[in-house]
Amino acid sequence: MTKDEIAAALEEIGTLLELKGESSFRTLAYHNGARALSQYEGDFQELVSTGKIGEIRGVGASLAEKIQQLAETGELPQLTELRAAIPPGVIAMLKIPGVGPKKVKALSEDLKLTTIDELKAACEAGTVAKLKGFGAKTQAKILEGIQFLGTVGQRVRLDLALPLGEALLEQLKKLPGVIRAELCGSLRRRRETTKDIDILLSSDNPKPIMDAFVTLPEVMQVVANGETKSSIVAAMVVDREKIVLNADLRVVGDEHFPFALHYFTGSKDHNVRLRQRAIDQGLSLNEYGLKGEGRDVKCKTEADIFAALGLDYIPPELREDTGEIEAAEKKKLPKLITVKNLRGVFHNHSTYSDGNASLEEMALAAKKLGFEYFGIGDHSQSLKIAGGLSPADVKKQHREIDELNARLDGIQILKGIESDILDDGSLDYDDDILRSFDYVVASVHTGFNMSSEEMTARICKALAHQATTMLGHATGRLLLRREGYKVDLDQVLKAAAKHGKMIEINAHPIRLDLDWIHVKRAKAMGIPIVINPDAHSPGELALVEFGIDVARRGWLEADNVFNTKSLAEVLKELNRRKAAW
Ligand code: DGT
Ligand code: CA
Ligand code: ZN
Repeated sequence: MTKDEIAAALEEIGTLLELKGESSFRTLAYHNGARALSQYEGDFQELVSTGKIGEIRGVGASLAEKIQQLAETGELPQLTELRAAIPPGVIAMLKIPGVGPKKVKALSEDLKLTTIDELKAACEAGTVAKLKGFGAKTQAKILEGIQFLGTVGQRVRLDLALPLGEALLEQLKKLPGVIRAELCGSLRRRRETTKDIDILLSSDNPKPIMDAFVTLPEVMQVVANGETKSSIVAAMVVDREKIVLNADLRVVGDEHFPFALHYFTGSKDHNVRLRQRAIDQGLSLNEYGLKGEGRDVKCKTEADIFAALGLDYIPPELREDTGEIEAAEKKKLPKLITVKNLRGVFHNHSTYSDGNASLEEMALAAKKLGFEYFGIGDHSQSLKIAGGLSPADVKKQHREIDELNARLDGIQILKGIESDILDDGSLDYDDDILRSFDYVVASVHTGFNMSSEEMTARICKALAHQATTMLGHATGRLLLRREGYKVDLDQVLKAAAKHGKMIEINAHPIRLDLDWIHVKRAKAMGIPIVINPDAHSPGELALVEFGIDVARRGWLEADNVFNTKSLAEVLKELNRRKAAW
């Protein structure tokens, strides 16, 4: 076991003893020992091999023995027994804010509760309030705490985590003595969800920066406040949702910054690969530097590190160990698409179906973002709960579009529809009406409970329809809320390639399907991708930025994406498809 793992084990023993009702004198010895150990800055392995752990300040003889045993074997009978005696669900209750070992002991012994779920039910039934020393107020607090745990314990969507991460970063950047500062980890790689916020900063004087960090207004709780690393629980309201996330700040000297930036950006798999490449070249790479025999390879930026290892610069979104190092070596990395490449969008809603703004408002908002074309893709007639358009509505909408296009400058509205893919795989209008659209986005909105075989056949049939231009949200997932329907996406990609259809990256950050792995596969198969915000309000048009993140993670260049084409090119292609029908 490493020093940190042992410290954690000691903390655990202290806590488990508290749950058993041990005297605080005994339990404190473990907690203090754990802190002493984790703060020890010398060579811990040396102390282990020479049997001198007792020299660590704050570690007594009996604790030193246990540490020695943990270091050598990774086990301690005392810990094993304690773990077996107390259910993990009871230990988990300790994470609820305001619930300490004494309360947990009472809840588990007097009410025989063994999990947080059972505790929640007992609170809701009012049983907890009746327990001696608890009361209605405490019961309400526990319930609130359980809810809070639900938010912290989970991953958080990128669109919600990013504003919090950026708020922290911006405040840190303003502090005196900060040389460079960046977000790292999954946020920098733009993963769809994130576990925590990783921030790296360089400075010659970390102490005041750390002190400022742990007192930022977003701080709910200080988990650790150290010389080079501090951890907080931070909270912020984003889009009316209270976002709670752990945030780690690491401070390094500026000469180490590029190495630490690369290391803490990850991914772990990418790091492992790059480190191996360094070894193969007789070098050693870690978060502090790049070393050869008896010399440091000086690097001012991440690009310098890659260059020193014979590689082109690898953008963070590509650092997932899916061939980026090989491509960087051969100078074959893609020239990744950026949001500026987008010239329009195809899948959006208006008040004709379930959007909250008029066609004109939506089109003007698109123009403001610099788009040349705004494609409407309201819902089709079967989707009654979302105000799907009847054939008469379609005619009315098309007349309004003609009128708007005659009147508005600098933006062209395209006549699209988001046609439901019906259970049998057919589209939601007859051919005459389908022919009246410039394009058709085909999407599944109902009948999610089919088998994968049925769903795959259903979608592939819709892709074979001559009217279909592109497949909308390919899996129907809602991130962290709902799994997608069961479908064989690789078969769907094959069908799209066979019939020459496009596939959408649904840029809405709640959805983000197609996922980046399938985006990369689609690219390899030559399937054109479309990045659509699925906007239901003018503000949501800007969500394309999250689709760009997925596209970049999927190695896409501007050329792979249909809505990077000019209006003239788009019209030409859509007309070509219609003429071929
Ligand atoms: P997350 O937090 O689950 O959304 O994803 P990440 O990638 O931010 O992961 P995190 O926060 O655990 O660690 C941040 C970065 O630190 C990670 O991307 C790579 C680096 N890292 C962490 N643990 C290790 C490790 O054991 N080995 C290596 N090579 N790198 C690591
Ligand atoms: Ca992270
Ligand atoms: Zn839809």
